[in-house]
Amino acid sequence: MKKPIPGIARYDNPAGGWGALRATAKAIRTQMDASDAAVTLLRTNKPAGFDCPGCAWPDKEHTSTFQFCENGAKAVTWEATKRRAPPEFFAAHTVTELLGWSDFDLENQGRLTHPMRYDRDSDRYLPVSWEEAFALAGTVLQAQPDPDAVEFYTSGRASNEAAFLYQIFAREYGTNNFPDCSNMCHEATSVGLPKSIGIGKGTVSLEDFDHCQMIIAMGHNPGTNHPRMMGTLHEVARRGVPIVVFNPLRERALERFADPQDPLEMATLGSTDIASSYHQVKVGGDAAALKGIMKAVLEIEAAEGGALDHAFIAEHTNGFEALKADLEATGWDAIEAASGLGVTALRQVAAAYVRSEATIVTYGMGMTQHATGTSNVQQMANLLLLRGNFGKPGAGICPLRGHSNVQGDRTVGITEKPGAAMLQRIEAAFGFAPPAAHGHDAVAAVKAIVAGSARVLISLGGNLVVAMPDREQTYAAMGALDLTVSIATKLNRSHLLVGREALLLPCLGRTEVDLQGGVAQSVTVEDSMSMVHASRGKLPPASEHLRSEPAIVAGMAMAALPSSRVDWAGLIADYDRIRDKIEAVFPDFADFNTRIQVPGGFRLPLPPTERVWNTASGRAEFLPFRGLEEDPEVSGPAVLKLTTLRSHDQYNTTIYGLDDRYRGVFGRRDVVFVNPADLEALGIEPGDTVELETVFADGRTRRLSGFTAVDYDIARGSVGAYYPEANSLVPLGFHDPESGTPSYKSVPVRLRALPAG
Ligand SMILES: Nc1nc2c(c(=O)[nH]1)N[C@H]1C(S)=C(S)[C@@H](COP(=O)(O)OP(=O)(O)OC[C@H]3O[C@@H](n4cnc5c(=O)[nH]c(N)nc54)[C@H](O)[C@@H]3O)O[C@H]1N2
Ligand SMILES: Nc1nc2c(c(=O)[nH]1)N[C@H]1C(S)=C(S)[C@@H](COP(=O)(O)OP(=O)(O)OC[C@H]3O[C@@H](n4cnc5c(=O)[nH]c(N)nc54)[C@H](O)[C@@H]3O)O[C@H]1N2
Ligand SMILES: [Mo]
Repeated sequence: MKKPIPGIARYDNPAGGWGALRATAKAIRTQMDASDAAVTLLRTNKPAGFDCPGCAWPDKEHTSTFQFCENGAKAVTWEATKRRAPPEFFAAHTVTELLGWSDFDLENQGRLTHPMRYDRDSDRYLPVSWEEAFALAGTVLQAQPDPDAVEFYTSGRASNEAAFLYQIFAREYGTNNFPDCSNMCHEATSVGLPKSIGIGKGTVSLEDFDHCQMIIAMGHNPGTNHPRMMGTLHEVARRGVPIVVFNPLRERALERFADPQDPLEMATLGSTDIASSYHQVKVGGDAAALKGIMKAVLEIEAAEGGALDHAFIAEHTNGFEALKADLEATGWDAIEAASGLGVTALRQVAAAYVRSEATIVTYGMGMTQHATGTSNVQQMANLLLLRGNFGKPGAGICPLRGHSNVQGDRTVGITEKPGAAMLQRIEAAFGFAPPAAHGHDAVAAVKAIVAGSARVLISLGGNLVVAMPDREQTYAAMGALDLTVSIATKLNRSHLLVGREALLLPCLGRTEVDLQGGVAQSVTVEDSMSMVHASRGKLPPASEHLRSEPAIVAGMAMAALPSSRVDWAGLIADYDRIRDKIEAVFPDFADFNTRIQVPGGFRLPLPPTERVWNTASGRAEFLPFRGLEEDPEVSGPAVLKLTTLRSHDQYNTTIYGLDDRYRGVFGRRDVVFVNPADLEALGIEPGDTVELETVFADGRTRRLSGFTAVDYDIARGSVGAYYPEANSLVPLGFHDPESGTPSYKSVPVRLRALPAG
């Protein structure tokens, strides 16, 4: 008999169901210590008014779905907790002491209540007035000889209004340094899709899911990360539509799901099978799998015809012959070896694909966070183009965005590579000439911090240093900065990595009433399907000292830019004025203030849905896969590919709790998931204490010790561990060369048993 491993137990139920309702109730009452107002709000199933900070999946009816969405409820109650981290908390603990706390304990102190300034003598954060805080930021920023020594980081929870003002501030200050969470997330989409189809966004709407005849779901875990998508997948599966899943791990929600909104399933303890077939592709093997499917589509075309949409290919695309030649030159042996999947299975997927007249490909971080991320994304577009799956109902590409407004932040100008048209319109709208030279993305910003050339880091939300690769190296470099400014709701490790001066500025969250001059303001966000809608907080602010993100950005800008051409005070007095400026800079927002009055908002234009291609050639492009030159040492038999994952109880670097229910992990996160055959080959027993070491030739040793090996249903040659704990194994220099996306999901590692201790 197998020896039991502490905290590891099989989870045999479907995802969702009563388990999800119980977990929701527990999260609201105990885990998050939610305020009474938040509980009342979650119980009313009325239009909630504010956009759920949980994920970027759109709402079908614009009513609150929190009651039934476990992780949406956690995201709301995390913000609407009763817990507080007031000045007394900071007086009781030095920054050095807090650095020794876990990420979980830091955020678990609750909401920040006062603006704070770091005091080096006492090694503590002390309260400061907003005016003094802005004056300090202004003085340090004005003293910088080079604006490009300042990094303006954005995390994707910021509203369109906050992000727009932030980029105007940075550009008037003189830099395009915009490291952004999307650089770690869907940058491969933002860079890859414009070259394929002319826009870096998804092309489907929620309605397309009512008409699709097939879904291919690659590298995403919706039961945890996009829970509202489960309702959609559940409906589609019940229509009998094939849902073909590619994922190295068996994720329970993609296998079986009981919809808490389905009274019959709840009453009978029934569930619905989600995946019609489940392909446990090797970590990093998806492009090979896609090439195999496309190769098999061409085989069907040669044998019986009808597999390709010839008219579409002729009228709308370029590069078909080159793609075909590349697929013919790639042998099945190579495809099987790289994907870990058999030719028969891939041919079956191709056969189903050619039967479908409307296919959607959905995907997440399992596709983008690789050194080949951009090219991976383009292979999904290639597959869709072969059968004209753009610009018709029920078809298209569907990247699952991360943060609830990460897509919107990019739309309103958070980009380190600004286009000429946007710069001209900024100049026309505001009367200053913004810089054109390209700035830093997240990898470049962290490299500049490590090299000492960056002098100031301003963060509009997020936890940059913890979220990025090679974090220990950055931890050490942060202290040399002249200033760190963190605009945040809760305390995290990045705030404790203080520069010579440090400010911690507490802001209102999405759920809270934002009053300016006594008038409640609304902000806007853009979801994964390019729908822009208003969001208005309902709850009283966590502290009377909080300011809104737009107000904090404006406060800093006024202090740093005494002769600014921007009417900062006027803009934040009425957010309609910010939206008028957004419209002036981005014509797609025409009639912005009128159109957000409509419940549900409006959709930004998506030319591929009209079969219009804004590429250089004016056509959609087939782009053959660009593989990596693999170092033979890295592909050797003892080297495994590590993928880093989110548990069911976390939001990125925010750890809500230590369980990962659907994967059968309870009360711990220090585990590595390994295929039983790989464990046997390495002479490791399930439950053994192990060490992971990265195989990467840059002279640095990266090791993580004391983890427990868990035998798991994961593809052979692939191992999994939790993010952010495993980030010390990811090399900063190991990223997609085209998009800069770190290769968080294919790190070559060696695994060895440590003596039990
Ligand atoms: N509750 C909750 N919601 C969230 C978040 C959260 O942390 N918690 N984060 C938000 C953010 S910012 C983002 S970006 C999204 C992330 O949402 P996801 O993209 O779902 O996030 P990950 O947990 O990183 O997992 C990706 C999935 O890819 C699989 N995978 C790993 N490697 C590979 C591979 O090589 N190939 C394939 N085909 N699959 C692979 C993993 O097994 C896992 O099922 O969710 C957003 N929503
Ligand atoms: N190994 C590995 N690393 C990864 C990933 C991975 O899959 N594997 N995923 C990557 C991805 S997809 C992403 S998006 C990044 C995430 O990187 P970030 O976006 O930088 O990180 P978060 O953990 O989402 O940020 C959490 C913090 O945001 C602040 N916050 C929360 N709400 C608000 C708000 O309303 N306003 C403000 N101002 N602050 C707020 C709180 O202080 C909280 O501590 O991590 C990346 N890192
Ligand atoms: Mo993300």
